[in-house]
Amino acid sequence: MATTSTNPLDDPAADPFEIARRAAGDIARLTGVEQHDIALTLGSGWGKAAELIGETIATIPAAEVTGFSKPALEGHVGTLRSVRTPDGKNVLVIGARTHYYEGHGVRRVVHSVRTAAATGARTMVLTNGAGGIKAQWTPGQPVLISDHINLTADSPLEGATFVDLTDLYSSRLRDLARTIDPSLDEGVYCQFRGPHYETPAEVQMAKTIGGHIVGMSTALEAIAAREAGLEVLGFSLITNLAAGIQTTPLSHAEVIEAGREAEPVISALLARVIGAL
Ligand code: 8IG
Repeated sequence: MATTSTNPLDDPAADPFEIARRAAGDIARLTGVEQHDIALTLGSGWGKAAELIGETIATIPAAEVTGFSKPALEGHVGTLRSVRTPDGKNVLVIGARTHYYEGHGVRRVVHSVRTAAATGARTMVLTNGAGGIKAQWTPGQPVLISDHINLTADSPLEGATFVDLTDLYSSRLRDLARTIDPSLDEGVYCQFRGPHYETPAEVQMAKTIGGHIVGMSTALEAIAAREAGLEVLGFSLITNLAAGIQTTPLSHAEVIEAGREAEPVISALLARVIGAL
């Protein structure tokens, strides 16, 4: 089995955009699909959506694509899929998120997003499982991401690359999602480094500074997506109320279970939204 040291992104002298172009070439060759229109990253609980979006043209192990790493966790599927919607759009379904807490650096975290852009995608749909701060939310509920607070103290941008993040989570695409499900609430996503969950005090801090959702992904990916010119739509599945909001301890098993139960409903929602993009 290849070790992590064989990943070309780990060479500081390498150009991550060049590696993303190579990855896009691998995807075109392995799927037979020259170009993709939409990319979709599936987080915890969202895994079943791919089947409902359309016809799967090809499924490939992410490990066969330049720069991708093997999944670190149960519930994170290490495959890339090319799915064709009924109206003929090609969707690159990314089931292989690299998390910041894996410690391989931010280039690896955002490689799938840069690769999506290199395949021709113009829209990036980012999904995750996360903790909810709004007390009226219930586990299993999907919400739109309206904005984020990046608490990783890191950025995918290198050098003096100044990228505007106004309307990062496209209000146009959020409006479109609400035409499919008018009951969708939205909130500000706080990306913590993890992998520990927050303390109740940290959740109170997140609430005080304007956060509604706590998680360990998505914000860094969204920044890279904007840099690459992609329009971003973000969904969180609230799998648990954040620490201290919910009074019982948080467990990964609980997160997986909430995701499993919500999966059919949120997958159908996501498929309808993708169909409308
Ligand atoms: I699923 O409560 C899931 N992911 N940081 N906090 C953070 N990440 C999460 C949580 C949570 N639930």
